[in-house]
Amino acid sequence: MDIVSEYMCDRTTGTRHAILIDPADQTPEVAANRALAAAHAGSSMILVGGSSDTDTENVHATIVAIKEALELVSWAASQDSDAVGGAREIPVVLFPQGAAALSPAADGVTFMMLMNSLDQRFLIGEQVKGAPFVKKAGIEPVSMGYLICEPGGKAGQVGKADLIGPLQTERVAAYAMAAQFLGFRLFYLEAGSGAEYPVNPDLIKTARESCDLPIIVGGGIRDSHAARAASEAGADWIITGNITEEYDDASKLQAVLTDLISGIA
Ligand code: 1GP
Repeated sequence: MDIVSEYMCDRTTGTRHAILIDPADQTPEVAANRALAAAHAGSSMILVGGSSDTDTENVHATIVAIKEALELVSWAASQDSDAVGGAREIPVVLFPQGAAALSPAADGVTFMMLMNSLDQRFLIGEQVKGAPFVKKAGIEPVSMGYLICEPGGKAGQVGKADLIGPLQTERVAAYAMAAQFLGFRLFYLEAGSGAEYPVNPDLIKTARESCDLPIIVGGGIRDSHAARAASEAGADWIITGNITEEYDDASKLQAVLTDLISGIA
């Protein structure tokens, strides 16, 4: 059963929010507390990945800690009919930069092609390396076309991406069409983690008009205005990474994410 695919590709829910946790940036315990805060704020998924020098053991420990914490809250909420938040099943999905950053504990993995990379490694090399592990561990792969737009950040540099400029709507349209024709289930527009500015909403709108795939948007989204702009342009998922990792205090993080999610149309 394609449980994670069905969940991620459900376009009837309106725009949803997910956080991105980089295991290299915090201990598994801190990651679990941040995931809990996000769940209480109304996030719908936890992505784990993102670092260029990820340690597999750390990825695994982080996923196990997040899943345990979410399950506990989910169980507690199921015992209390008045409880709100955290009661839903929130998948923990790998968002790997390569074949080294995988864990059998994940609910799924975005199995992606960096479509505008100039390096064979990110077009098909890492995927071929990682496929046997994904198969053996029984992690559900969700195929995804991944496109890096300016400014692109570290992901753009490491991935050797031929970046999409903010006005290059025709290029985005063609990539979105190609992603659908290749059979991908998802299409991700990335500005790069910590980007000074997010993906131009015109690019999101063009992608929305050019394919039927759920569109994920991330990079440089730091407040409810940016979240709303992406959502109104047609994003199905909004991903925030950096902002999630800026707060050590869980209740403060929950408040910040609640405000950001409130902007989503
Ligand atoms: C990175 O798009 C995500 O893949 C998140 O970016 O860290 O800027 O929120 P930020």
